[in-house]
Amino acid sequence: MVVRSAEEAVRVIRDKLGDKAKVLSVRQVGGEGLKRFISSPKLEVIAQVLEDGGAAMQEQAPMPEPQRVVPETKDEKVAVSPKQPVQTQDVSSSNISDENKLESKSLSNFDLLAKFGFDQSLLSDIQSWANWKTLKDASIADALKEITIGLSDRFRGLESFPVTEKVALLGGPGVGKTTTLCKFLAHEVFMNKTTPSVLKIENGVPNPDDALRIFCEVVGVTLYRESESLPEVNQQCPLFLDFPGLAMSEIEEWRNANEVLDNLQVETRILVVNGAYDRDIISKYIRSARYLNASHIAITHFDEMSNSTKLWPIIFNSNLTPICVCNGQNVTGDFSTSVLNQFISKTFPEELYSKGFSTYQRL
Ligand SMILES: Nc1nc2c(ncn2[C@@H]2O[C@H](COP(=O)(O)OP(=O)(O)OP(=O)(O)O)[C@@H](O)[C@H]2O)c(=O)[nH]1
Ligand SMILES: [Mg+2]
Repeated sequence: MVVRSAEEAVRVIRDKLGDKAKVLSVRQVGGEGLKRFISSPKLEVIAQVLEDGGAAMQEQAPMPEPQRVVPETKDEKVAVSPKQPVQTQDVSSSNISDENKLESKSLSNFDLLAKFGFDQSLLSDIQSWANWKTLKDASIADALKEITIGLSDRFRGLESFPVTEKVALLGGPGVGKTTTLCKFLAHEVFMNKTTPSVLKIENGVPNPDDALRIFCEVVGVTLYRESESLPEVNQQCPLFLDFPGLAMSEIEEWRNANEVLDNLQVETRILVVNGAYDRDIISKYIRSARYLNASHIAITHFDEMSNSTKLWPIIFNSNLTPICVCNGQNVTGDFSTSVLNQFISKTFPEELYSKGFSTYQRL
């Protein structure tokens, strides 16, 4: 069903489907960013009717089970089959002439990966792996499999900070902090059925909130502007803090934010970065974020990235727990906490998988 507010969704679900209905997914219709809410907020709600025995009648394709937003650094399982679906990349066979394709047959695995747009810094890292000597002469299928396993193991080895009930979204101007916050809110309200609140911080920097205010109204969340008036915060009533953009080199701004976060006892401090930005810029933001003791990292604009290879070394060296990946402007969708799977699915271009697959066929 398509509704205009969370309240309407709850009413319609109760009237039409009864008390046993469970919300499976909520999607913003239109998908044109947060500002869309100012003109015409509409939500597409997919609900499931649970029968008495617990069996489910579902009209739509099966959806993933709702779950609390926690970083999945430890438990994710990643398929390493060469048949794994991957997104189409910029640097793909469409950019490579047939002549080059033929020529690439005689290239080493290293050259082949570089040719297909693999990030140089990640390639250098991989060359320092203990098994690189065997990898470099292995079939491309085996190389892809081993690289996938190597990256996944390293990812799972990252420190995993817990997510607490007070969560702040921080980062440079315009990187997608408020949009990411709204994605968390929608997840909390519809999937986890909690009652979150939002605190908007200005801290001397203007932080306009039209779109955020309207989104909060739509999902039935209270937006506070003063920390003095906040309600009690606990697991069932989490608090999300929306900060203005912090300038990359204005360390004082990051220090001030740290003070605000300390005073409000906020432990989960998510640095939001635009994944499509240049590697050096992202790294600078990560360095600045040390001044406010960031604990997690969220990647936005993943949809605009041709491949994710540059992000691996950045994440491995960041000391931050990857918490989510945002794949678009849709504030009630385009959001995933399966960061490892998202990274893997954008690591190898499809052509390399098919190349790997054809070497299997030859065996
Ligand atoms: N393509 C794409 N656009 C996004 C994504 N996340 C946010 N945006 C868009 O990026 C723009 C900025 O998003 P905001 O959430 O307002 O960014 P912000 O960091 O809160 O900005 P300031 O508060 O002004 O510092 C908006 O047009 C969003 O719709 C994403 O994952 N992909
Ligand atoms: Mg904002």
